[in-house]
Amino acid sequence: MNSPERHSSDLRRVAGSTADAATQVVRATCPHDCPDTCAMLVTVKDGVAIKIQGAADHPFTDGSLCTKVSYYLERTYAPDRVLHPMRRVGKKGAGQFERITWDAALDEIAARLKKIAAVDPERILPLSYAGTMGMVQYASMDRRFFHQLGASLLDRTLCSSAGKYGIKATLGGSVGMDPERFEDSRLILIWGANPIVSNLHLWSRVQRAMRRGAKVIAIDPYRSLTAEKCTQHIALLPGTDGALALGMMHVIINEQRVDQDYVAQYTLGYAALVQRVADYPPEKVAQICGIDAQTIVQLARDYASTTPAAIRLNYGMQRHAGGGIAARTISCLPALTGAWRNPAGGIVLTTADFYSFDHATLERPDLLAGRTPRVINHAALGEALTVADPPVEMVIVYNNNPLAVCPDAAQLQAGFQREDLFTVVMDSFMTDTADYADIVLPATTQLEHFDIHKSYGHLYVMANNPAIAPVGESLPNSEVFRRLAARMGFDAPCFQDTDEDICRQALQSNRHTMQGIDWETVRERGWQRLTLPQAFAPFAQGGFPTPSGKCEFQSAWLAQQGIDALPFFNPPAESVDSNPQLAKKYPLAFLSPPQRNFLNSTFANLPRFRAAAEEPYLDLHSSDAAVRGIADGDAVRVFNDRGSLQLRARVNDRPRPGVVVALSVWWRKFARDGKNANELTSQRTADLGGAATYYDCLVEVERLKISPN
Ligand SMILES: Nc1nc2c(c(=O)[nH]1)N[C@H]1C(S)=C(S)[C@@H](COP(=O)(O)OP(=O)(O)OC[C@H]3O[C@@H](n4cnc5c(=O)[nH]c(N)nc54)[C@H](O)[C@@H]3O)O[C@H]1N2
Ligand SMILES: Nc1nc2c(c(=O)[nH]1)N[C@H]1C(S)=C(S)[C@@H](COP(=O)(O)OP(=O)(O)OC[C@H]3O[C@@H](n4cnc5c(=O)[nH]c(N)nc54)[C@H](O)[C@@H]3O)O[C@H]1N2
Ligand SMILES: [Mo]
Repeated sequence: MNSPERHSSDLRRVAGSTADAATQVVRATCPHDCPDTCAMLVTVKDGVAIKIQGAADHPFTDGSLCTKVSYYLERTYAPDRVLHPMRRVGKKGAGQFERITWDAALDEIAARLKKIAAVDPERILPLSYAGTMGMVQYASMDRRFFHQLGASLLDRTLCSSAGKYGIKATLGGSVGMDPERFEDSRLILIWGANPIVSNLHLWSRVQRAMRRGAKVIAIDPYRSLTAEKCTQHIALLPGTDGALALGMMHVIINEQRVDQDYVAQYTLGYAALVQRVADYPPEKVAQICGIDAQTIVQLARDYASTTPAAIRLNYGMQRHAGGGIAARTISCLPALTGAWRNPAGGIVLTTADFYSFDHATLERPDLLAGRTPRVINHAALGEALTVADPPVEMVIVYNNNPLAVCPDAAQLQAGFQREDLFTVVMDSFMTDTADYADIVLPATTQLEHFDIHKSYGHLYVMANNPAIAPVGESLPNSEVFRRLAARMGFDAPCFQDTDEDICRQALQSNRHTMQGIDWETVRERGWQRLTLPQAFAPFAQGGFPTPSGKCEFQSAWLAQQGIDALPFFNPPAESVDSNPQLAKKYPLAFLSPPQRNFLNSTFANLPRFRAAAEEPYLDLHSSDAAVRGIADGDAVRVFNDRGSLQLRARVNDRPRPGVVVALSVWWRKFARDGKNANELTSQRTADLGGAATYYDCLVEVERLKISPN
């Protein structure tokens, strides 16, 4: 199927599709923050993109795109795109702007930067996240610029850092089974993941496995679109996954279902683990997780007795105070049972560390030249913008919509409202954040610039060729920072690199997985697989990238950080069990995971997707609705000490009792009360990686007496 010969002849056909001289098919890559990182074909006629489709020759994309990206042309050609630079003329937040030239905009920005940097460059803060994940537009020229400047460093913790460091403690890095192999698994645990919404191309593999008789079990407090399609759904209490894994290990060890040979050869700390899990018998774990002891016993037996057994761990389960240790604990399971022996067994959270891009050359941290600027945590941005000392006086926002996506909106808004904060926003749309900008700069979309991507959900290097000229006066992020560098007098040669130079630099690597991959080839073909076998079991013979080379049940790295070296249950910060005082006022756990029509807050302004999403809802269990006198369709107020927002109730028993769910991330300005879920979420960070804890959040809900419409 995927032999190199078949591959290249296919591509020649695509590249040579010149039946109509004015029509061209361009190889592109979906830029979004999603594990699938799809290969796309963009058809261009007379300089206009007229069609977009998934590349049929890419093994993971397999010819299909998700609903959102199938309509990416509507995003690129949206009538409300920002087409030229603008300066604010109204009050912050009012969204009133006047058109200015690029020169005027960049001169003003450079003058501000120079003035602030002369006092203290740490008063300047880059604010970027993962609006695009390509190296050129996400993490290269921009990072060089801020390193040279000596600006505050941003710790990008909104999404994945708890799980990333949890997995690192046990497995040694962001590695795991090849997601393509899920189709051969016999038992699949979909753990804190919702692939039908957030990882569609993995779901097609899971479906193939199911058709061949595999059992698929969702572990999720919410009956998501995925959970309802699984063979079994275990609806545990939020933030209790670590306890569930400890209970499973207790059963596996007690019932002698351990792969003793694998454990002896390829793991560290088994004897200590045996002692530890003795503290977590199924009855106790059942209490913690709010499920039956028998469910835990059966899950452990199914897991240990089915080969191959795969775990799709994903980010939903780690957005909690104990999320890092929970991910670490769960990732002990496949070594205990020897599931790693099979290519279709093991666990995967992210595949990012199979790649080896040259980030030092891309980002040039050496330009700091010995300076050690303060680090600001993205998950506590509200605090940074209001109480940091010295104050943040200027932010440059790109690939990020912080006012919609960062936690604790009230404090964020207070920060962005400060008259003494100068805010630059680079985006293609007037987001909630752009409304607070002093200067807005128009950004290209993926059809308008070069890029090179890795994926965190497959094993291919991906190229993005520009399909069309920039729309309006928009510019790629890389070009904006290049022009700003020139104005600032930054004369290091790296500020002259072209976008394609950056793509080439990304691939400079001696690591075996990167052998034979070069920009010219990947640009032409659209993608190249990392140099790894088609069906491989990465840890069948150990070889974990941990300090010991083994799967570390016991982690000296955690101990050095003052954290228990063994797996343990680290409870949520806000739950009925862990904080009964708070739960008296706010008894319901509030989850705000992504919905299928939006990509975080991207696409949430486009009419097609807003219509599909209808309006911001709160899903409730009928028992929680009944005691509050709430009926399906009622307007409700959801609140805690941090804030409140209005939503439309859907009484549908999708959440387990005690849990309410508001699918997200809506733009505030399109909501009836100008608010979204992050009105309620906290800036508290998780046990590892300084990560945001969006789903660790207690609230109360009441029926709104006067229906707002
Ligand atoms: N359509 C769409 N796709 C997306 C995105 C999007 O916004 N829209 N976002 C992208 C991004 S940036 C990311 S990080 C991923 C996110 O996608 P996933 O990694 O799948 O994570 P979430 O959707 O946040 O949560 C997945 C499930 O975890 C459940 N969950 C919440 N708390 C817990 C818990 O304590 N334990 C367990 N077991 N489950 C819990 C939620 O109810 C949810 O159904 O998706 C990517 N793909
Ligand atoms: N309540 C709640 N909040 C959440 C989450 C949740 O589940 N619930 N999920 C969290 C997660 S997992 C994540 S990853 C974050 C995501 O947070 P963000 O990374 O901020 O994601 P988006 O909201 O999609 O905003 C990205 C912005 O980048 C812009 N953009 C895209 N490409 C480019 C480009 O090339 N140049 C420039 N200049 N701009 C570009 C888009 O137009 C968009 O406005 O949100 C987090 N926030
Ligand atoms: Mo994310």
